[in-house]
Amino acid sequence: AVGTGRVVWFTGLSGAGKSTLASALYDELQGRGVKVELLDGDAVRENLSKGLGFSKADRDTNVRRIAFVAGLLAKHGVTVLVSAISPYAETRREVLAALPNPTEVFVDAPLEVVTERDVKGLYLKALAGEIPHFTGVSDPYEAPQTPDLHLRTDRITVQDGVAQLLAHLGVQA
Ligand code: GGZ
Repeated sequence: AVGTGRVVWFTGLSGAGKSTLASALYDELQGRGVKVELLDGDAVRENLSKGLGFSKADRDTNVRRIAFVAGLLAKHGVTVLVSAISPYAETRREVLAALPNPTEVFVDAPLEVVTERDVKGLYLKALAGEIPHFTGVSDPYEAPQTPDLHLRTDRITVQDGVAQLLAHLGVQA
């Protein structure tokens, strides 16, 4: 039978905190006995989407593959947490509309902030022109206009973000 599966889709710039929030939420849900799985863009690109690049076509393919797997898992009652830049609004809209109980979470930190953080040194390289098609620098990011949840990660802690997520999902904090 179709269970209580759902998909929580984290979108935002590289370094905005998508994976951090998704992974923290994963731990909280797992601790409550929720069947939960994490599909992280970074890991997906090493496996399911190995060989794909960062053109619009490749990003859309990546996002559609992730959504396909998320849908299979959700059908079996799993809460699926997706963390992927997923920069194109129309593609997000399309895949989310086909998923059960979708929640779009905009993980938002201004470009200045993620550039300053530059956890992996990618922005420095991108700004130097060493990474073509880098989201936010030399490639588009179409922010959600009406996300289900908007988390400004430069203003709240990871703990606050997770609390807001749990509240939004109707899970006891
Ligand atoms: C954006 C890039 C790029 C370019 C490599 N643009 O923060 P990260 O490092 O660990 O995660 C980013 C990841 C982006 O993969 P996604 O699957 O999330 O992207 S998409 O949804 O658009 O398909 C970043 C790294 O790969 N990375 N080159 N050019 N991010």
